[in-house]
Order: sequence, then structure tokens, then C-alpha cells
Amino acid sequence: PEARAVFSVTGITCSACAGSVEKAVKRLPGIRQAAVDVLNHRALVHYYPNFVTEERIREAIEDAGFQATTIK
Ligand code: 9UX
Repeated sequence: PEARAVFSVTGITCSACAGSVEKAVKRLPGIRQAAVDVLNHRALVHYYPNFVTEERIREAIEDAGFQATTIK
């Protein structure tokens, strides 16, 4: 079964950074889809909870250089 997480990504405003965050998230195991919306500063991720956690995804976004909080 698939899960969905939404994150608020502070300070993300350009498509280049959106692309690097998407790439960083997609590098994790268990990611089905990752999309960053720069207008709303949101990241939407579809993932498989048996393989990766929401917190691990949040950390990957932070490691890519942006503060992220889970929205739910
Ligand atoms: Mo981007 Mo940042 O490559 O202010 S969101 S620069």
C-alpha cells in the first residue's frame, strides 16, 4: 500500500532547487513519486511505508538544504 506525505519546504522558490529536492527524495528507497510546488513551497511525495518513513523523507529534504515540516 502506498502513502502520501505533504511537506512545507521553507524558502524554496526556484525550479532548479525544486529539481534537486525531487532528485534527493527520489534517491531514497520506497519512493513512488516526488513533486515540489515552488509557488506554494510544498513537496508532495507518494511512498511505500514498508521501505521508507515520512521522517526519513523530511530529513532528505533538509539534507538537500531546506527546512521541511510535515503538513499532514
Ligand atoms: Mo533555488 Mo533558493 O536554485 O533562494 S530556491 S536559489
